[in-house]
Parts: sequence; C-alpha cells; structure tokens
Amino acid sequence: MPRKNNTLNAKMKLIASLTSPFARKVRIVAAEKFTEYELIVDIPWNEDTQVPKYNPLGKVPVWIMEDGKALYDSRVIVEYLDSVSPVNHLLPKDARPRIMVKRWEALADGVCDAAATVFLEKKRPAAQQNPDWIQRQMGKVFAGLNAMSVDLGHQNYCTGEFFNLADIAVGCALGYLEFRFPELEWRRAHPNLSELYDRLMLRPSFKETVPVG
Ligand code: GSF
Repeated sequence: MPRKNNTLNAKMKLIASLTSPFARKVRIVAAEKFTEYELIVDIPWNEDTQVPKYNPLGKVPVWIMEDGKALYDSRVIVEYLDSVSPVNHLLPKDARPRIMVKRWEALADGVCDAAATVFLEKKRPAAQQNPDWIQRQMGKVFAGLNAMSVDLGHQNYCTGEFFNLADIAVGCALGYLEFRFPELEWRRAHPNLSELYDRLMLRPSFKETVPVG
C-alpha cells in the first residue's frame, strides 16, 4: 500500500479524496499493478484545495508522473498505469475485448457520476433541491445497476472468468452506492452484483480502499 504524504522518495503521486469512487478505482489499479506512489489526500471542495493547480477541472483523482506532468481523469490514469507496468494486465490487448472492458468502465463511472450528482444535490438546502433532477439522476443509477446485473449474469467476473478493470470499476460504483446510499437495497434487487462485490472485497486492494469520510 502507498505511504501517506511526506514520503520523501516517492516519485509518482496520486492526489485523491478517500471518498471518491474514481480515485478508489485508481488506487485499486495501482495496488493490483504493485505500482508505488505517494498518496496526497485533498478534498476538492475545501477552500485550501491544491487540485486546480494540477487539474484545471478541479477534480480528483490526479496522477503526477515522475516528470511532474499531471494526468486526469481516472480513465486516462488507469490506462496509463496498466500500460506502463507488465504485471497483472487489467485491460486486454485486443481491440474488441479491450473496448468491452472500457464499456463496463463507462457504465460504472456513469453510475458514479449520477449518484455523486444526487449526493451533492441532497446536500443543498431542501428548498433549493430539484426533485425532477434527483429523479432523473436516480433513474440512471437504477438503469445502470440493472444493465450491470443483466450483463454479469451468472459469471464470476464482469467479462467472464477473469478479473480485470471492468470489475474494479463496477466494484467502485457498488462500494460508492453502499457508502452514500445505504438505503438503496441494490444488493436485494441484484444478488449477482452483491456476490460480485463480496468476492471483490476479498482482495486486499478493495479492502484497503473502502470509502471513508
Ligand atoms: C470524475 C472525477 C470526479 O467527478 C474521473 O476522474 O473519472 N470523470 C472524472 N471527481 C469528483 C469527486 S467524486 O465525486 O469522485 C470531484 O473531484 N469533484 C470536484 C468538483 O469540483 O467537481
């Protein structure tokens, strides 16, 4: 696991919050690839955040390469991490299976985007919240979960028998829902996703990155 902050000899750095599902995806990929880095915890909503210095969009995760160049967003970072280290490939080389994994990732990230939007909307004063907007975003969460469950079917992992980036992305989405929306009951609605998440949580990379905050 990464050492936190003040690690003097770490070359690569990850700027992340400990609640972001996108940052968790990067942390899990780095752990699965045995990539060492320094974790810099930064909450992009705080006034003293340093994130905009590295990412003009002001979002985490941001990965700082050895030469100081910053990479974002999470999909770019995980593809980079997978390509620079030969251990434990998480993205297939061939075009068709590769793009199917990226499709899973797009679906899982989309669920996270919609869920995070609802979480933020619900933090606004009740009078300023827009119920139609919340309903629209929750529709994406439910449709996304449904699509994941149908596509997973009875397989052990998203694309079949082998663990890859698709499982990491889906696991981060499920973990985020469990963290921010414990009332959602996605486990009851989709027992196969529930089993998948439990299977993924046996991995140290998942166990050590459960959202906290
Ligand atoms: C999404 C990152 C993101 O929304 C990615 O890296 O994959 N497509 C991007 N990060 C949120 C935190 S979270 O909801 O995970 C963020 O940093 N928001 C700050 C802001 O100003 O929007």
